[in-house]
Amino acid sequence: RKSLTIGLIPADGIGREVIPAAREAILAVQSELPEVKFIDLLAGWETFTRTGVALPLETVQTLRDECDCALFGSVSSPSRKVAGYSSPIVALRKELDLYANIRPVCSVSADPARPPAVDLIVVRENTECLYVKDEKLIQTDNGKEARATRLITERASSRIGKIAFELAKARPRKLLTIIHKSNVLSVTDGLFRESVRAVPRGVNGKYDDVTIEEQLVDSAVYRLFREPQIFDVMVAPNLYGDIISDAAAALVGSLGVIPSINAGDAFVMGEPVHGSAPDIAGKGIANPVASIRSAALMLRHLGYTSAADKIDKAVNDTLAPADVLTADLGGTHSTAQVTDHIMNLIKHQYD
Ligand code: NAD
Ligand code: K
Ligand code: MN
Repeated sequence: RKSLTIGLIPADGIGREVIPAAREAILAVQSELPEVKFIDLLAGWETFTRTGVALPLETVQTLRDECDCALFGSVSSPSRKVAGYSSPIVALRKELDLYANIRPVCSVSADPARPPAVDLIVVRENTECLYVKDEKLIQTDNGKEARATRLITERASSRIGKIAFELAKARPRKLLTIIHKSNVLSVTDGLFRESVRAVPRGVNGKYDDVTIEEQLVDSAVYRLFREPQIFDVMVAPNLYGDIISDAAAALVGSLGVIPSINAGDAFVMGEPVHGSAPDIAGKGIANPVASIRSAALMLRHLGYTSAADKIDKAVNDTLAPADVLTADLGGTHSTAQVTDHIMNLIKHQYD
């Protein structure tokens, strides 16, 4: 690759405050990358209220035709149904077939000799489950009745399973936990579980060194809070994966530090796990770490390991001493101050 073109979609709320920090981080490691180009793109609730479209066609086309990868901030989706509005992030994941949502949750300790208390990856299926959003409301003799379709396919479950096995295989513990609720949802979750379990079959012992475990989703959350260290890689259908990763974020201090990538076979989009945080938006106090780490995760996925390492090291060297932190982590610093601190560390790391 001679150049690296990155689509930037900050979207709404704190997305607009933290995506610029991710952009800065990429620029700070430019010497490790081909020539970097950014393209600003629109999407989100604000875009919808202004133009009537939440995900402009131009955004999707530019991502497809001109970008090598992208960074997405967060959208503010209303809790009520609004005619014509549909969440652009859910749509983008589908449009670009970004079927794997990879969410590492790792605690940072001040003592590098001690292993982190929490070190896991949630691998969330990103295209189906209840997120197909096929919902119906009907009026019955006994009042309203709402129904939703939950789609689970063998194809999507095996491909997410394959990603999870690959990630587990590359980690020291090589443990994969399949999250489901097939004691109740034996057909849908049963198919998910079976499809993931079938991944190692017919690949010549490729995953023989991966230990496979299972947990029902409710007890998985319970055990996650009591003994997070038992988990390594967790693979889950869309909704469970969404919930488990937010829950796991609580174990390491804040949603504001958890990155993710939405990955497909042809494209990757970094995205902080958090939403648009209307309670703190506009105050300049959002934690930029989740977005900065998402940039690193995206670069790592594209093979730019040294660039990603530099960013991650600067983030860890900021979080571990805990001197320069935003309010969600108990600090008093602003988004800009934390960002500047991390950028300085990146620039001076190897001096
Ligand atoms: P949220 O993630 O926006 O916020 C949850 C809590 O965490 C809030 O108290 C918030 O202040 C805090 N928080 C989140 N990120 C932070 C950061 N970087 N720094 C400091 N604190 C942070 O979840 P929510 O409040 O349930 O949802 C708000 C909006 O975001 C909703 O409209 C929802 O639809 C949307 N949302 C979007 C995405 C996405 O873009 N993929 C994901 C989740 C929620
Ligand atoms: K987000
Ligand atoms: Mn979520």
